[in-house]
Amino acid sequence: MIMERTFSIIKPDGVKRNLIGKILSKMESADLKIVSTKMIHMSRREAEQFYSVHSARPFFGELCDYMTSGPVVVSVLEGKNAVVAYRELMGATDPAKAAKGTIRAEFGLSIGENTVHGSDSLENAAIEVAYFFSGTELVNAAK
Ligand code: DAT
Ligand code: MG
Repeated sequence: MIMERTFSIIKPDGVKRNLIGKILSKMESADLKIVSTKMIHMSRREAEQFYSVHSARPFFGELCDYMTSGPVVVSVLEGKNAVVAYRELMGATDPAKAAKGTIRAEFGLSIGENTVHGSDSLENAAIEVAYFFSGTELVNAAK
């Protein structure tokens, strides 16, 4: 069994609409352990750096405005094939195209306000976890 860690954000639209509990519950129901979680309000600089891979895209400014528009809940999830498992639970980027039962199909408002972020690879998961969490904030969920 390949145990992995991935990184999640409940975006401002999810926090504003009181969906934190429902979304964390879906993660747990999908056998993902919440290794750490906290609420933060990203600075513009943090959002720009976090999404720097998209800096040349036309929606970059809008994306950073949105991600800094209110608090978000960042979490580290651990489980079997956690990166892919959480991407599957989230659904496609555009909620209109997301499979039934996924978080984005159920809660997403638009391609921009799509309620959750999840790492797209194990390598990026490690970078994203380290960006928002210190080692002492991460317990060993397997124990
Ligand atoms: P994902 O979040 O599914 O990994 P992504 O990495 O391609 O998707 O894009 C990051 C975020 O940028 C996405 O969650 C919402 C926003 N975004 C992507 N494509 C967009 C578009 N065409 N218009 C507006 N926002 C977009
Ligand atoms: Mg992405």
